[in-house]
Amino acid sequence: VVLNQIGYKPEETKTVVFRGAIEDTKFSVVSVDTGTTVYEGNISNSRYDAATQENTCSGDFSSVKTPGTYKIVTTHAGESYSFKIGEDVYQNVFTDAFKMFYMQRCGQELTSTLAGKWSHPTCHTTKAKIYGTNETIDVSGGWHDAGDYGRYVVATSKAVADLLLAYGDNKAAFTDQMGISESGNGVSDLLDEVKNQLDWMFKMQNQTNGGVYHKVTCASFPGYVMPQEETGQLIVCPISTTATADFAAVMAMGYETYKDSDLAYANKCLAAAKKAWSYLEQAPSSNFKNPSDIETGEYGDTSDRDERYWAAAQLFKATGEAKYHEAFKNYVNQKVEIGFDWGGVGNYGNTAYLKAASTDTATYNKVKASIVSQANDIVTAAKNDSYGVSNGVNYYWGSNMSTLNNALTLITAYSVEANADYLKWAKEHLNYCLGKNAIGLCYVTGYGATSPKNPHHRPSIVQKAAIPGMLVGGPNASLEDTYAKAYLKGMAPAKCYLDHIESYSTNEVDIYWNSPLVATLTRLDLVGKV
Ligand code: G3I
Ligand code: 9MR
Ligand code: ZN
Repeated sequence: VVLNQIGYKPEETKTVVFRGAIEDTKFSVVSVDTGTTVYEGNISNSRYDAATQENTCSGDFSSVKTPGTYKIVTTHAGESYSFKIGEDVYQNVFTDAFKMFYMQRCGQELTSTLAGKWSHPTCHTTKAKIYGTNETIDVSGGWHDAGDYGRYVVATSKAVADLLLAYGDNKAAFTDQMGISESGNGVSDLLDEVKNQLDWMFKMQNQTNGGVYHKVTCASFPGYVMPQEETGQLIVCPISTTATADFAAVMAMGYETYKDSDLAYANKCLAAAKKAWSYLEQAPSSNFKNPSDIETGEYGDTSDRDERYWAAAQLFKATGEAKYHEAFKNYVNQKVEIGFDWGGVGNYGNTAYLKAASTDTATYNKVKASIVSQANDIVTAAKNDSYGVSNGVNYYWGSNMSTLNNALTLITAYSVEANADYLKWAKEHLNYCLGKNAIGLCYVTGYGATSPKNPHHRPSIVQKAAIPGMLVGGPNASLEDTYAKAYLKGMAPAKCYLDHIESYSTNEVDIYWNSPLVATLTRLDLVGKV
């Protein structure tokens, strides 16, 4: 009996899924506080689900709105975990999901006051060697990507973009009291946290030509150690056009975000963005591949067209200049990869263009039509899925991100076409990540009745306790680590998940998996503005 384990706001749609064969035809909603049954509903909608290879039924209890703690009870099929109904049910998970970025900070001490048992001294501050040269540069700072301590421009860009779009839609959600080192300084903690990342990104730009280095890591992944114990030579990998274009896009967003509060900083962002664009104007595509002696995250790509598309859109939005508009329009007429993924970023470009001051209605309408048609496909897929998500049978590495990225597409579509279905199904995608799924797990550490205890996250492994508020990658049917191969063979796609520290292909955490979680919570107005 599965549902969103964290709970629901009073006015939301509330559905429960019953897995497997079921004799019951009715379910009850029981108040855990008083023991009384507050609602009885019908179990219906029997169906087979290819992603889970199970039969399911469902029930609706949206009419239960009184704040409190409840559980779903059946005569034969057992009962659900308890969950809450209330206005503030998402507040704590949101705060910790946001604080994850602070906990990933590199190059600075995390104090025990703020970081508890995961505190650590400064890490990764030695100068990094530029690959293939003897030159060393300072690239300290930024966020560790994931369960490893690499810092990757392409990966970071998705995370920053999600956070800035979230802030743009719902500033009130990000207070100055979210428990980071700048809290209480009179500035939104979101602006402080993202600035920390942009400051690192500046260092990744080659000051002579404007190109942006792809990543900085050691040659291979470390053992299970705290960050300050990874002391091998840091290596900066060569400039890539994907990193450079992502950088240009994100810096243009930075300009718009900071221009009201800190014009000097905003201008620095814009200058860096323009310089990166100048590099792109003369650089052929250089899709990054790991050199043979570097084993860390590759973040390669098959095309940089969507990254250039995004950069053009953001620079046009930030400046209104014709040259960026022309570049963007050129790409609109070609096939550009859609998505809010680290590798397929076209929808960030679409989002920017839809908000830009463009008088070119033909181009605007093309972009709008793309987003709306994607949203309609997502709704169709969600209606065909027992859990209301749109992955179909495709569960790849980081499937929880893909699920939430589709929620972001629906939210974006709603901003140009106010179809209430878009928001309703976006919320179901979030409900899935919070427990309404075939594993019966809330995929955010420390939240819900049952959640991952053993994420592939080095500080959590070393301290034998998972930092709360981290979204794990989730089911991955491609079985891409030894443990997944050993334990998940033959499993249904949506059930290829292991709560084991060694299962990095299903149970790692990542900044760009938490960022769509933060963005979905805020952009659906589940926290902050009410
Ligand atoms: O998109 C294809 C799909 O079309 C294909 O049919 C399917 C078949 O397996 O694969 C899909 O591609 C997958 C791709 O992610 C996109 O989802 C690949 O199998 C999969 O190997 C690839 O995984 C990436 C993984 O690194 C390995 O390269 C993840 O996206 C990416 O998030 C992950 O990133 C790592 C960094 O390298 C290191 N730091 C941690 C981070 C998170 O685990
Ligand atoms: O810890 C690494 C994780 O961050 C990566 O996502 C993953 C895939 O690139 O690799 C992990 O490192 C493993 C390595 O690839 C193989 N040996 C075991 C490592 C885990 O300790
Ligand atoms: Zn570090």
